[in-house]
Amino acid sequence: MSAIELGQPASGDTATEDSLRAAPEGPRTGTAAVPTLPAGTTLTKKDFSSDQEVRWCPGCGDYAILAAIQGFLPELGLKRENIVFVSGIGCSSRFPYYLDTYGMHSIHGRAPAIATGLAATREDLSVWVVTGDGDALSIGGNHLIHALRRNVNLKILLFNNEIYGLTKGQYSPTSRVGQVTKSSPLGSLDKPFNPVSLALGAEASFVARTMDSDRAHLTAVLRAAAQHRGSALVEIYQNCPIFNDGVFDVLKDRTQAEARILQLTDGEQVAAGEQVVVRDDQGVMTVVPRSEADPGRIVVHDVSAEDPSAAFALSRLDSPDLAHVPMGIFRNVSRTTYDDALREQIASARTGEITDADIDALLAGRDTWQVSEATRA
Ligand SMILES: Cc1ncc(C[n+]2csc(CCOP(=O)(O)OP(=O)(O)O)c2C)c(N)n1
Ligand code: SF4
Ligand SMILES: [Mg+2]
Repeated sequence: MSAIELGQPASGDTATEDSLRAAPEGPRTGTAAVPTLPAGTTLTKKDFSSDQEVRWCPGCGDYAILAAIQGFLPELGLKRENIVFVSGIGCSSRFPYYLDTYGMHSIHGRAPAIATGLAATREDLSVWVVTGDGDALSIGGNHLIHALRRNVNLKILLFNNEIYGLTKGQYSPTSRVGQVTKSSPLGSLDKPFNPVSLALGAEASFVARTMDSDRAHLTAVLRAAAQHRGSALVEIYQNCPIFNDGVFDVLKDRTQAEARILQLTDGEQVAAGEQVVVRDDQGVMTVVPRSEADPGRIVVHDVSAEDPSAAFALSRLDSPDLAHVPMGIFRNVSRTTYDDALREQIASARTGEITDADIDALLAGRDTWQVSEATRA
């Protein structure tokens, strides 16, 4: 795959949001407040590898993702003690054990909530979430969409293997219709979530898709996500050779991939081999042979478009048989983050408008109750 071009994020702030912005001079990067290593000091992949025995099955796609992340983290130039990986529950969620950073193997589906607390209170941390399709989209669906909606400065890596791996192969919210698993012996009836569409629907400011086996592409997406200030949702197609082997094979086979992967490169036409994406007057996008396309209707990707409609339309080009799959960064726009706004609000509350006496009055005020034995009965 070709390298990913990053667009300049557009500003989506209203006047009110502008007043809450912590850095009025312009968009800041995702790691702007995170301490960097002393000049002349660099870390290596080895520095980010822990001494824990890796317990994934042989051939699991998680190994490739781990290697890519361990290889990428040194380039951030941050102190290891200022990097945190929070996970939920699942095979993918074992990730924090294997990285030599701070980390928490937390509660099923709740990693975004825990990470939100960290990001809100510790601007000096680079906060990452690792989650699976089950963890993020079943039990954790609620937490995921609210983290994205709030635009908390978190990088959420969603390992999508379209199956519950850890619990030995039940269908998940991304399993395909008709998929036979241990919990759907006659075929899954559920229409799967498209994680990219879901994230865009939740107004995520950064949304991307990449693949475990394409290290260069994965690293480029991680780089852009780390730079982004706000929530970043990165869907990573990941092979589970034990319970759902080969579901993305057609995208990994070079002879087939070129005609199937719609490359998303900012400022360039969206195309896969000899096919291009065109948009009609209603904004609906379709894939057609280049020879049949009206040149004026060929879609040129605009990663920083304020309106998410085009990114959403691109996400709808996914086909269940993987005939067409857009890959890369769908959206990268700048808007006020929840954590920056919260810090600003707390700082302004401390300027004297609200005093300790006000807090005391609130605590001792009339809106409190005493529960007596008589009331309990
Ligand atoms: C409250 C609760 N419900 C259910 C489970 C069982 N459980 C553990 S991991 C998991 C799903 C994991 O799937 P996914 O997030 O896709 O991760 P993978 O193992 O595929 O990486 C489930 C249902 C649990 N541990 N706790
Ligand atoms: S069950 Fe699947 S996802 Fe889990 S470690 Fe094994 S190969 Fe990986
Ligand atoms: Mg899974």
